[in-house]
Amino acid sequence: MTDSSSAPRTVRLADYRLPDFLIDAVDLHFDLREDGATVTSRLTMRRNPATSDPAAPLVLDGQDLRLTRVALDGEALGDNRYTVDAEHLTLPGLPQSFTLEITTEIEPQKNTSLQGLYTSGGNFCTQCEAEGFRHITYYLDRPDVLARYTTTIVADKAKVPVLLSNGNPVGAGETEGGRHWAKWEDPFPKPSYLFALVAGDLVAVEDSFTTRSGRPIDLKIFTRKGDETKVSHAMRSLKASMAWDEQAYGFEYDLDLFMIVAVSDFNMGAMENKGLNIFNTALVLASRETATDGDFQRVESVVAHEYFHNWTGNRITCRDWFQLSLKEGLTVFRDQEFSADENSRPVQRIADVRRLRAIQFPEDAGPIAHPIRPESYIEINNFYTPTVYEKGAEVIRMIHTLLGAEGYRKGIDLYVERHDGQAATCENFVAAMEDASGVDLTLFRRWYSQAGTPEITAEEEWDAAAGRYSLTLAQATAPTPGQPDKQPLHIPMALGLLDAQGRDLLVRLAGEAEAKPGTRVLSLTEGRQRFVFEGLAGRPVPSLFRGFSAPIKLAPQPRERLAFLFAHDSDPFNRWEAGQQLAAQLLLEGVAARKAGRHWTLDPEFVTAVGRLLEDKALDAAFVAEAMALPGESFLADQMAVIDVEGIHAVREAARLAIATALRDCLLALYRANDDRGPFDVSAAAVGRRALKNACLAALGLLQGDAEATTLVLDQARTASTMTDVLAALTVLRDRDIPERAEALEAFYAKWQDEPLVVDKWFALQATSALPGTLDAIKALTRHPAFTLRNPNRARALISSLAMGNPLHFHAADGSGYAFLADQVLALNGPNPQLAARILVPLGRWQRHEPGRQAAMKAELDRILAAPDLSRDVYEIAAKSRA
Ligand code: B3K
Ligand code: ZN
Repeated sequence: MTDSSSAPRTVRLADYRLPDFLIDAVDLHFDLREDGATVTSRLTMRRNPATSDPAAPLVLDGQDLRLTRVALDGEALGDNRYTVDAEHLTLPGLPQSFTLEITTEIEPQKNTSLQGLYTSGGNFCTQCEAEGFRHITYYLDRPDVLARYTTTIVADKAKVPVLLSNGNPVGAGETEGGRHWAKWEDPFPKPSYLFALVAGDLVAVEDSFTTRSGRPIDLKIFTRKGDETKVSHAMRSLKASMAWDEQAYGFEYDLDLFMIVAVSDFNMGAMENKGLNIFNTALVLASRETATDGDFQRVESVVAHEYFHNWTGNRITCRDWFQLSLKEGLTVFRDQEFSADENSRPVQRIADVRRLRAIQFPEDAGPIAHPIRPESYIEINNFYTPTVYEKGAEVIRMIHTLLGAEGYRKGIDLYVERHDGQAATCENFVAAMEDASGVDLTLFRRWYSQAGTPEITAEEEWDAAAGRYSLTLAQATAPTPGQPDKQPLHIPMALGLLDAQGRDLLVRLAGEAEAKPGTRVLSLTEGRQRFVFEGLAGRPVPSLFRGFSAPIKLAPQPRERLAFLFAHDSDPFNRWEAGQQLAAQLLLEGVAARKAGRHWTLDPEFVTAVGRLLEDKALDAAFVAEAMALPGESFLADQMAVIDVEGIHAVREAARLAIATALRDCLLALYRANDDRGPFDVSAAAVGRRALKNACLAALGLLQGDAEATTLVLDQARTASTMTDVLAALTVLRDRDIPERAEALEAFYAKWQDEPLVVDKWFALQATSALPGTLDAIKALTRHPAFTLRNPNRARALISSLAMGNPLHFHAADGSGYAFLADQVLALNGPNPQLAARILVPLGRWQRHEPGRQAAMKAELDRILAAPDLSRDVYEIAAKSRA
């Protein structure tokens, strides 16, 4: 540990206390130089009338700062008037209200942690969420202290021509020595985590948006010179987000200027600083040649997400960091709905659920499982998790389902009416939803405090004589760390009943006067609960949890039923889901057979069903691409008591090959029918056709002896005009041991070596290969001149692509993948603890591996824990993972 004398402190929700002091205004002055920066802050403060301790000392947060001056009401204080330790500046005996001036020296150029003020490619930028502001100056660095900010930035005019901060520009000028300054004022009180400063040599692309009340807003996207040609999609997405938020939520933008800055060294995706969003370049820049359709969609959703935070996060912020899901779960739900409206709703839902299952379900089943509102943490940066974000969004979606669109919107309006301008809690949100709609959410609140994924079983009874069908649902959640006993949750279950021809039946619950058409939402609130339906002419086929109406795992259903739903369900999500569940059952059977040394082949009826899907002209291309894809290796692993790494890979590949072999001609025809040669566009329809074409290519590419198929792949790799198509072809070649593989990879690098985001793809591609020798290739790539651990995108492209995207090689039986990951974690621990902790997570998922792998994973966790100077971030993940 950095502080080796004591164990790291655990912060608990139960210990929340109101701040003893409030800050009404902050006047910041930054003097930026090539060798460092001087930060002067003038705080207008007063004692908090609501606090319990009227004589409390002022304890400001601050880390890695060199304090040079403290003045109270204009008078410099001697060092007997305050104390400084590694994390605080403490001033006793202060009056009721006062101004405090603090000057600190910092070194942004040496800041490799990418939190606080740092430089990226010579430009200054900040990242203050969660607790970065304390690396800039001493402050009450907590989200419930809201202040008005004024920021003046001074720097060299030639080298640092652009000076930006939150709010509106209110002054600028030149000073001696070729320096200049700019002053910014943000009229909206905000917590320190939303502060931002950017200063550097940047160019802007400008546009504007007129709000529904007629106010013109200037929009600016800043990039490094040369990248300004790649922001049109981000700008279009921003304008679409602004319009959608007015229409769907009644939220209008509140400043006259909205800015986005693209930065290449960034620990996460983007940051919603008030009026000055800072983005990872990967989530702003997109052109047909350099970005895939997936990248375009991510740019759209993250631009929307950060913009949406202006209301859900900035105007109404979080009281403390345990409430993080208040803004993150809600904002993810909002961006998912925006994307669903902009693209294909069913395909968006499928993608969101795939993601939830791939990253959140394993977290909920692993050592750092926590509720969406955690109760304790050591390092808050470790809690920006799939649970807080993705499961948090599912919780909001369930509220939406239970209240209906109208009730939900009334709830949002009441939430804003009550809490605009405040730091609120999850409880405030739920109470507003409840009060506005009249729907009782007492039991529902358990979703906020209980971790783990509920497992649901369904039993049926059919009484033909009475025309009565009963469904008994039972729920159970396995224990998670610190929560041995689980309680029943309030689970919305969207249900459809189908007749033998696959048509939706009218549904009448026992006791209801009238049958209602379509999908019904039932509330499962008990451990075991029976629902009875009457007035049925024949035995219905149930379609359960339509649209994935709750983040649960449903017990395996009979195969004939899944096949029927795969062919007929009117709910597109459940149609896809039935295919996935059916495939999973078949593949897991194959894994078991292989293990027992028995021969296994993929059920030909399944292949026929996939063939029918491919020929169904009524279906959307994007949907077909999703539905023909077999469940991923990690999804399959998630269903096994003891994971068979090689078995899953071998059987899944065998099944893919069987489908490709049987449907070869159909795949080829579909490939050609969807091979658009017209002008490029990223409409849902065009993206869907490319997805289907490339799904066909991926299958055809498995037919090694098929000259026509191989030529198709090689031609696409050489001549395609979009990154989507080039990468699809290279992904096929990645797993084929032929001379053209190396040639194609070399040509790709030669062409794109000056485009960092494309070079990231080149690293990631090689890190996800299934070919033997992949780990050695990855190790060699760590010595490639373009590789650096210091750039998070580059580090993730190689390391996390292995640990999260290549189970076969990460989980190599000899433990080499684990040792490699641990080496990288230790190398990053000092320079960038946040990133180190993030890439470490997969090493903690040892619970369901066989004993040999378990031992190897634990040994690497032990090696990490034994290392000197472990950061809090890495310590917390390693220690909890080892327990
Ligand atoms: N709020 C930021 C995430 C900050 C992460 C700090 N470790 C981005 C977002 O969720 O929009
Ligand atoms: Zn967010």
